[in-house]
Amino acid sequence: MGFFSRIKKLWGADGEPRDEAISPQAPEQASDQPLEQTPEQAPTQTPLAAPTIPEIEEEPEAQPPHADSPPPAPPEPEHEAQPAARADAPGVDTEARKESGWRRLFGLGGKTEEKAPAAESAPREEPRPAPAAEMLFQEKPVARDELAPWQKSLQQALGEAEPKLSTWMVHILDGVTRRGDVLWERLRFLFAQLEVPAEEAQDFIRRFDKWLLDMEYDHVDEFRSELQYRMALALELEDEEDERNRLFLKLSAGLGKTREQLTMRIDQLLSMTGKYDDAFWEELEEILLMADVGVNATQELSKRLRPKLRQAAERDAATFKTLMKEELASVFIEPKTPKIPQLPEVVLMIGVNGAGKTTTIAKLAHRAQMQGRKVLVAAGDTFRAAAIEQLQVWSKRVGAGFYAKAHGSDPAAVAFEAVEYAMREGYDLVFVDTAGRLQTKHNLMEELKKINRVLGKKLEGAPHRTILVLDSTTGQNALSQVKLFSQASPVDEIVLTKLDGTAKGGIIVAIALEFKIPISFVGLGEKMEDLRPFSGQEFASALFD
Ligand SMILES: Nc1nc2c(ncn2[C@@H]2O[C@H](COP(=O)(O)OP(=O)(O)OP(=O)(O)O)[C@@H](O)[C@H]2O)c(=O)[nH]1
Ligand SMILES: [Mg+2]
Repeated sequence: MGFFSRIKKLWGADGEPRDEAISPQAPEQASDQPLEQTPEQAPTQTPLAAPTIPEIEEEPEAQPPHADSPPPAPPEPEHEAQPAARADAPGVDTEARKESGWRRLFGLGGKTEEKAPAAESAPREEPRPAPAAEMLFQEKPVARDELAPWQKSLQQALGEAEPKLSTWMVHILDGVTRRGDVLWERLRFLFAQLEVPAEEAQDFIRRFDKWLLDMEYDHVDEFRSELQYRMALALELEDEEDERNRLFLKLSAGLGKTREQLTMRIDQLLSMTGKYDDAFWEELEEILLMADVGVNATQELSKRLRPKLRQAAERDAATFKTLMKEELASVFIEPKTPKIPQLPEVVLMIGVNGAGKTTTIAKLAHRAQMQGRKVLVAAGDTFRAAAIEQLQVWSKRVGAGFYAKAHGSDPAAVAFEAVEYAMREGYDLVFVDTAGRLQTKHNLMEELKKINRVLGKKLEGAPHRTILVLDSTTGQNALSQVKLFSQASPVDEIVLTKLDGTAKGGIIVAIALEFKIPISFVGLGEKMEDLRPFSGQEFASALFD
């Protein structure tokens, strides 16, 4: 049973609440103040004990952790011993995933009827004294006539609403114009009705509030989309058709220029030509090349298309486009799920300068945090001035832990110690940022090899995933980057950034066809929600439908 049918059942078909419905009361915070200082906002001066790096032949130089600017952050206490992982956490036992947080609550992923009282959640740190807002969830259930009028009408509206997150957002945000108490009350009420454990609900609201303050978003139009993204992740609704449609629109908009370059020209060609002769294929190849599909991939695509077209019952433009779409979709392979014998999962981000590594780490960390994983980011770019600070700012914004050493330290030592720290502090996921490096610089590529070796010595199988970040606006140079980076550090996945605003989106096809490396995400803008899981099917549809 999905989330929406579960909630309808919870409320009864007529929208009546069951006995256990809880009535939260108005919160007491002033709307222009952050709800509560989060641990990640707290001063991060606690120095780390310098971890030792034993038993490795090529030991990175052991340095004291970076104690002055910026200091390494202590772990976030409220995340201690959180559930290990969530739906898209690779390599982690699926049963464990089903058990985690809200997923278990709503019975998603198989355990349909099971209810999860908050007390059964994974053990957490000693509860802190709860401020008034947190206490709301601990009140006794009340009958429906004790609900405030707005609560009754929201409950009724949601009970009768079409089961779509976007429709729900309309009701949740009804009457909300800006960040503040009205919004928090409505979210608290919703979460209480969904029997979300109080701590998780409060954490969600606190993080969101902090985010709005950091980003200086105030009006609902500025944050509606981010709120929906967070709800979709936290409630595991990303696969709901409605949310998929939203992602698709985003992808489709991002690919606008590529579509102009590729699809519109193919349309013109199809309307001008009556037959698929040599001139047609020549022109088609030219169009593919112009959209950066690349020589090899272009030839491969046309080689695959020709016989299919010959066998097709119809030979009209629509049939051609259907076949083209099928061929395009079929060149992409799914990312593998790495085996992770022991947490944390370690992800190494590599790529040339400015490709989007650090921003992508922030976006991925944001996703993972929203999905209930405890994330550490490690500042392995010790080379570029301000790189450490840049990552630290992002880690604070997304609420992830942060590990750094001094500017100029050996990046392998940072990686090694960060993993050691993450193991000790119970993190689920570590992202290791690295300095941008040209694929042609031998010594820098040797440095990557060393980071790999050292990580493997610290934790079996680490790095579990190496993600190569490519800027799609670089066009064909991306192919050389894939080739040379793969030689230094086997690449498991590719994230293609800046697909928004480029006409060179065809490079995705070239990469997938030539290297058979999965493309896991695409960057469609600079905002956190602008990183989207990649689907070949959707890519082809976005171009040709
Ligand atoms: N439009 C757009 N901009 C992006 C995207 N991803 C990253 N950027 C921007 O690209 C610029 C470089 O991003 P970084 O994350 O700093 O790149 P990096 O690879 O870490 O760069 P170095 O640390 O210098 O190697 C920033 O201004 C980002 O906001 C994307 O998908 N779309
Ligand atoms: Mg960077």
